[in-house]
Amino acid sequence: MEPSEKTRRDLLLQGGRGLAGVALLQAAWLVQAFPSRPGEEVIPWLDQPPANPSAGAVENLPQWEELSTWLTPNDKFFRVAHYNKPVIDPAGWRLEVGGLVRKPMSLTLAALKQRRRQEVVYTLECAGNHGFPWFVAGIGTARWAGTPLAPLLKEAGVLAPGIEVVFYGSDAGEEEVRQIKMPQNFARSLSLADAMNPNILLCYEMNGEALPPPHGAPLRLIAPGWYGVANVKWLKRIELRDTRYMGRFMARDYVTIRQEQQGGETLWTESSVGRSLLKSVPAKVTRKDGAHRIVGAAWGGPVARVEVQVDDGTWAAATIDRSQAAEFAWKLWSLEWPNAAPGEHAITSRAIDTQGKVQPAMDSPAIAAKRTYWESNGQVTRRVRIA
Ligand SMILES: Nc1nc2c(c(=O)[nH]1)N[C@H]1C(S)=C(S)[C@@H](COP(=O)(O)O)O[C@H]1N2
Ligand SMILES: [Mo]
Repeated sequence: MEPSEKTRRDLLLQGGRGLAGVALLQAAWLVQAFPSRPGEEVIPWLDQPPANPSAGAVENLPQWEELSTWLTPNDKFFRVAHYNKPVIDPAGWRLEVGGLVRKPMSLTLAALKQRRRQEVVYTLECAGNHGFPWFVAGIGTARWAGTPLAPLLKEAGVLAPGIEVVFYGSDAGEEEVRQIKMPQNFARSLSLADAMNPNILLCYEMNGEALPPPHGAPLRLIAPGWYGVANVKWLKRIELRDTRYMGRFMARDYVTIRQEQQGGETLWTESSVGRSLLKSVPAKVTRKDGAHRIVGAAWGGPVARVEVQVDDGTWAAATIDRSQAAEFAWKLWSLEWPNAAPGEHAITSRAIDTQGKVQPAMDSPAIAAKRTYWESNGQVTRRVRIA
């Protein structure tokens, strides 16, 4: 349970006065989160990313300096669309559940909304984030709401040979493999075991609003703990199959190629992008009354600690903001930076998980072995000038 949920429940127990408190508390989440102090000044990074040349596939990238809330407002949330961007009339839309199921289903949005509602605060990061100089803020955190997938699959009755759950979007393009041209919808799959995870949602709501069309309305998959690509938008069909799915976004794109050294031999590996990796970034440097503070975010696993290095100094422990906590959401952190010397500085952060695993340095073998840009979870260094 989130600590904030407990607070909310306590307030509810206090009756009418509590309800006013709930409204205040929810407003406070949006206003005060991502530690910021009244009257502080944000010092812009010197290494501003170049403009995004990706011609519409990635849109609406925010700047890290603007982030001032734990939950990313919908209009500040980045968007990725590899094909077209359908705007779907929910009235005629259905979610089909078919393939290896005892009872194929065709569900209206109203029918899905009548099912059990479940929420999750989840940080969604594109696996390509930090893969290009312009792509450094392809991440956001929202309170997603919908109905859990597992009970629906149970109701449809997965037949014994079914091992793979494929999620098809309504957007489509033409793909060519071995000179075979074929129209394809955007699609990704999960193994049946992964799809039955109770956290996975068929989502129709984002931060308390109807899911906006660019984010997949009327329905998208929300797969907490996975990279962005798993979260299929504009869902139209869920298909149970008896073989692994090998479509473009599972087996050709979003495939990480590594050149690993194994006992004196080079082993080339190709693996499909899957679960999020441990990561953190310095988001901004602020100044108030002459005192500096470094603020950032950490995610991609059970983050236990975050450390920050200024120039070649020793790693200092940042303070994690525990006032907003959710298993699949980023953690915000800050570090006071007293006596910041005038001039240019390099600021690096690293996250450490509950098992003691450390976010790798950019020049570590794990990152150096990677020959593709996806899953770029190396430590991020930003540059700032102190006046
Ligand atoms: N149907 C469909 N779903 C999709 C995509 C897409 O192109 N089509 N892009 C994926 C990728 S690569 C990412 S990173 C996330 C981005 O989600 P957002 O646009 O809501 O931020 O959506 C995923 N779901
Ligand atoms: Mo992505």
